[in-house]
Amino acid sequence: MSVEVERKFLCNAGTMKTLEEFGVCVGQQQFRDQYFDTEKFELTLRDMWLRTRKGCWELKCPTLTVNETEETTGEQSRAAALCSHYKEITSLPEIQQRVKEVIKDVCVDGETELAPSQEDESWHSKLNLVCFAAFTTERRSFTLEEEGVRIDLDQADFGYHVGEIEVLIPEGGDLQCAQEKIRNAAQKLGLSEDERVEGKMNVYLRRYQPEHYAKLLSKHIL
Ligand code: V4E
Repeated sequence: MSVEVERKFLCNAGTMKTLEEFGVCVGQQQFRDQYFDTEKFELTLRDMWLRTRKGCWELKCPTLTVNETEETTGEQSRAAALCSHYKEITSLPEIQQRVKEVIKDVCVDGETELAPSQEDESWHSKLNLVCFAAFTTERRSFTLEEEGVRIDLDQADFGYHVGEIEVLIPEGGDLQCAQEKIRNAAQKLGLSEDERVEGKMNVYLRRYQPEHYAKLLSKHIL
């Protein structure tokens, strides 16, 4: 299981020029994401993001990493504040187990039997999970080899463009080192030190699901 450490940014002509000069383009793809939650938003209110992408289930959830309590300089903590980090789970049995743990109360006697087969497409309906967001993304990906980061430039079909600098680390891996790599890459791209940029989901929910958005905002999830 890996942890994705990332910083979002807005890409302008200057950033693009630097990326074309120093980055290596590693591919281009299109995918459709569908995000699921209960009617009461029991997953997202815990900052858990369940989706299907290219026919596979994925769950992003918060993680505590070992060096979060380590001493940091002001500069390091400012850079860290611009980054987020989430555990990425792609094993369907594990996703089902975690989701069931959260929404036990909607299951009969605390137990809803799910078929062990990964082909059981109806498992999410049995847990009363419904799709609350769906959008298609065109993505171009680059690497900055010297900094050891990957950069994705996303264009969502609802008209929002956003970039992300990301580093994958193993669970319990060196978060500070990943944040440092992201900070170096951000400097190379000429990004401002104090700009926290919205992800696709923020913009999508604010536009199309304002009640859900307001709830997440009030609980400081977004
Ligand atoms: C974790 C999360 C959400 C799930 C989608 O995560 P995101 O990184 O935005 O997905 P995507 O498609 O851009 O990248 P990929 O998964 O392919 O690497 S939706 C909201 N969150 C929480 C969150 C947050 N609190 N702050 C920021 C800046 N981003 C996401």
